[in-house]
Amino acid sequence: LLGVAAASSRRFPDGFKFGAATAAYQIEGGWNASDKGESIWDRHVHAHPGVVEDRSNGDVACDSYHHWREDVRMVKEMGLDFYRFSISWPRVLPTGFANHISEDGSKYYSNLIDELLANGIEPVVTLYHWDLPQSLQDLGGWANPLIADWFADYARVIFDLYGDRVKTWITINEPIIVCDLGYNGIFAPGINSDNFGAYMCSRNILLAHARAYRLYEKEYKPKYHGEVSISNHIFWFEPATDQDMELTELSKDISIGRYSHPIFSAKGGWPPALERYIAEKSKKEGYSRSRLPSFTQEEIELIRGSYDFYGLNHYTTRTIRPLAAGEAAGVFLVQGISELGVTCGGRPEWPSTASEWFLVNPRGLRDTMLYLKQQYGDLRILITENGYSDSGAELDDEPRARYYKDYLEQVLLAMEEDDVKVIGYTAWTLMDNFEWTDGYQSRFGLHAVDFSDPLRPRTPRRSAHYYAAVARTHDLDATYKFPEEKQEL
Ligand code: PNW
Repeated sequence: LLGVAAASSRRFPDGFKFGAATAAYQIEGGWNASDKGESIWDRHVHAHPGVVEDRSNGDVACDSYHHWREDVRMVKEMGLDFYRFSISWPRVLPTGFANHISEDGSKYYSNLIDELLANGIEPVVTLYHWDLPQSLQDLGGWANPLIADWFADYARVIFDLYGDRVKTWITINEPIIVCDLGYNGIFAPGINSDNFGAYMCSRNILLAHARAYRLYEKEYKPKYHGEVSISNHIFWFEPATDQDMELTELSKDISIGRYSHPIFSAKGGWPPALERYIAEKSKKEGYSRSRLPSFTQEEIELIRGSYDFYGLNHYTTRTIRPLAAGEAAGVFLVQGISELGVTCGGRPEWPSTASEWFLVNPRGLRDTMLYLKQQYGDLRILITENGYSDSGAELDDEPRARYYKDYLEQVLLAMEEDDVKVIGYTAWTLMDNFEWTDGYQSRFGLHAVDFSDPLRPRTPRRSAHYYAAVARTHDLDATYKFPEEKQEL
């Protein structure tokens, strides 16, 4: 325990909520069921099977399109307070536009929500977890400023359908991954535009988020009293050496601040240092204007304050150092920072996982939340994702259970020592699923899924038993049974 602080109280307060998360494309399957429209992930994996490591796709995945009752049962059996899932935009709106609402698509989510509520589980619903209608991509997708209108229209349909029953909404999951991986060639739509498209996307996606937020605030909040925010993915960054402090701060501006400062800061707009940096760099590159498009004052005001809490997805910490001559920044690690001529490393004491980008450093979660508090004030934080990847071979996944315990301890420390207001915690993920370009090679599930069986049976791992015990007792040191003997972590 050298140098590692232990939380003095090992209990989460009474009102603290525990949940688990999934996303539509990663679990549902039913990619062309009924009148569902094609999404950019359907197109990406069908047209370019080689982008996925094991050449798999989400056509069937966990087949939650048929097995959603089992999903609810798993959440119930763990005793969780909420289930975070996402809605597939093209399943509800097959044309992408709000001119036609799919009856089967809208019924699917209505049934799921009803089943959750009947079991005393709160639905936490993400509007967009990366499966844009292909029809809208054909018109430019997130690079087209009109997407803010299309997203607001979609949000209205969803708020009308489910607003009476859903009280917590996430507009966009991880805009940095949507824009920076989507527009640098890796994730759908697989467009490589050298830090040009990514910034058009950044701007438009922030406006889309804000439009949905304002719509809810004005027309739905008065009657439904729900809350709305966005989930940001945060890599925590540390300087590799003392010489790398300045680059590390700029790296935080480009990867954290770009999607947080416009919404959560008192001033709004892009982080000033970032705006200056990209404007100067664009000029040197011969562009007549900054590649990072500016906001009007009116847009700054629309976006500023468009939140009811901070939605935080966090997994890992990386070190920042300058690129060596001729070295390329690892593409999964870019998170916008390739622009700065830097790349990510790690430290020997941070264990690796099954995901290339992911090293384990529990303390990073506490540091991240303290940083958010220092930058943006005393926000209420809902941790909307945190979890661990392995090869999936073991039901006795001790390292995953350990990961949850160590990261949850840092949540307690943040609350007790730094007085950070954390309102809840979400495990990623309820069950093994389609892990994007890793396919089924890396697994994050509390439950194992047998993808060779057409019924896709789900089995709890040790980590599920541990997490369920914590959720039930609010005690970090909760004991639990696995598989039939009493064990302690
Ligand atoms: C998040 N990276 O994705 C997503 O919200 C989930 O859909 C996903 O399954 C989970 O984290 C685990 O990966 C990420 O390359 C995808 O840095 C890629 C990266 C980070 C997060």
